[in-house]
Amino acid sequence: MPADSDPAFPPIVLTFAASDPSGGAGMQADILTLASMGCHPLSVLTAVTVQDTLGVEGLQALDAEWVADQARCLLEDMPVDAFKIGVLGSVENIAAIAEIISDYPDVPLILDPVLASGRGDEFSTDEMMHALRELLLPQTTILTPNSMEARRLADADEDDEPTLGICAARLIEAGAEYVLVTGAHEATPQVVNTLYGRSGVVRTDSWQRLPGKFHGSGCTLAAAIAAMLANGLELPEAVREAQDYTWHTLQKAYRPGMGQFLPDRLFWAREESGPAGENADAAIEPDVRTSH
Ligand code: PXL
Repeated sequence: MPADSDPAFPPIVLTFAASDPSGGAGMQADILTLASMGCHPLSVLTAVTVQDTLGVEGLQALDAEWVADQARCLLEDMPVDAFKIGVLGSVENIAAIAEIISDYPDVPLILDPVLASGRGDEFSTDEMMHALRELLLPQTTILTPNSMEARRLADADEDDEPTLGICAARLIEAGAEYVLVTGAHEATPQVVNTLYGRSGVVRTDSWQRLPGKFHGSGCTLAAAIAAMLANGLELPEAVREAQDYTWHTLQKAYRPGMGQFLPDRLFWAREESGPAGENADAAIEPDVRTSH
């Protein structure tokens, strides 16, 4: 918990996200993750979607004035320890959110640039990507693209195939303080996630690759980073803890429908001995990660 926050209530994270009625990704993933990690979630809805575990059938952005009003109303009432941003819905929403968070320069901002779902459903037009780069990146504490998003955001094309390190450097040059590039889509035996800062690689963590296709893993990771920062951890430590938590949610993922597996954000509550039980630590395998 940040040193100056009131111990009478949990750290507060405000998330701007779109509804995923399946409960796998989006706002619902954020709320589950934040609550599971001991935070109080404030939720500003940017859009609604129609989707199930197989795919997205529709997206309707909310009016930007409604997005701004939801946030302003909450921010006048409660202190916020971190902001998290996911699907934004429209250029107008990006502009409205950028203006609001500019009034809170000391609150960390975790930006998950969801350009498309893991299943390929597009969430972002070129204009939205441009607005995100211009208006939100300069205010971002940590950007959490997967490798494909990092290449798109860094304007990589077929003639120009920069390494992920160069893409991250471009995104830091554009204003993000840190960039965590996740590697689930890369052809490596393990999943390698790399955190970059202004002076290069800050940490690299490799994770055992789990079988199956997951829906909502990126939202879970970014929300977990927000929760850990709101709890007062230093950024590299918050990133490590959030990866550890996310890996376990994926290891315990379930498949309630006909499509993808959903991360179990409450895996610890379903362990036999419960979260505070005698065997709670023993249930977490020690050597799933290697860090450098
Ligand atoms: O996983 C990214 C994501 C974020 N937000 C919403 C989504 C998805 C993926 O489908 O539906 C609303």
